[in-house]
Amino acid sequence: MVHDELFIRMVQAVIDGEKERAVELAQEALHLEIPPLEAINKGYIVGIQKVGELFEKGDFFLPELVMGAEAMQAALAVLEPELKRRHQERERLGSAIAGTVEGDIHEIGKRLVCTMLVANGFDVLDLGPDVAAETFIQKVQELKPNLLLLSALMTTTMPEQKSVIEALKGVGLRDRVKVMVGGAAVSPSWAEEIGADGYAENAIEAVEVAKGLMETS
Ligand code: B12
Repeated sequence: MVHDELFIRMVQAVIDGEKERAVELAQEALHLEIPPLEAINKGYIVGIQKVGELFEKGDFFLPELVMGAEAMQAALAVLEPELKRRHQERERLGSAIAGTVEGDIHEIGKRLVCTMLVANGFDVLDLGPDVAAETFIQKVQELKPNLLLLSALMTTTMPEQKSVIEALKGVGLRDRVKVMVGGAAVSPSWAEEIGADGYAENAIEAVEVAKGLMETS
């Protein structure tokens, strides 16, 4: 009950774009020993989704979107170390390179996926947002990871996921790495259409899919 009230305040802090309040609430959650993933899922993600809806309806403009995202990122920065600590498994499961595709600067969800993979035993290199296909190719060539994770949040940038897969084929690397795709607009049918090896709707599922792909590689 007390926790529910805290989650509601987290949602509101993101909607209001109140960075400091979002951070304080994250600290309070840790103090109350609320699992960090529960705080993220029931509080901050609900908040940022509401911000997205308000933006779509035209009730919020870009500054409010940015402030909401900043509040969320600040809270995640508080929760991520504890998230990693709690889930830490000793066994090393594999390696991954991740990034948001070119032209797309959304990175909150991708970061969360990376954090959960690291927490579950993967070595992850996060190339950040707005990553060109050539950069992905170069890093795959150089580091030979087991997995390549491509995030895209916009319908306009989803085709870039396909471009990266095509570029991998072009340089003969497609069979050397398993490609996972995700992001709010991405669907299992899109993943299949572009020839990705895996899709996940959220960070928890991403870990399961990644583990499954390691078994088949
Ligand atoms: C926060 C946000 C921003 C922030 C991003 C800050 C940052 N550093 O990331 C800022 C303010 C910068 C921003 C900018 C813009 N945004 Co914006 N943004 C959002 C918002 C509200 C939330 C995204 C988010 O962080 N969600 C929370 C995370 C946890 O969820 P997630 O990203 O979906 O990730 C989860 C899953 O998808 C999955 N996942 C994600 N990636 C991957 C990858 C793999 C491999 C796997 C397996 C899984 C996976 O796991 C994650 C964790 O559970 C969305 C609305 C929405 N509901 O998605 C709009 C939204 C994505 N934005 C939108 C738009 C239009 C823009 C702008 C063009 C606005 C503008 N006019 O300038 C710019 C884009 C500029 C650019 N070139 O990229 C639209 C896109 C519309 C479309 N369908 O194409 C949306 C949908 C809003 C809307 N409803 O209109 N945005």
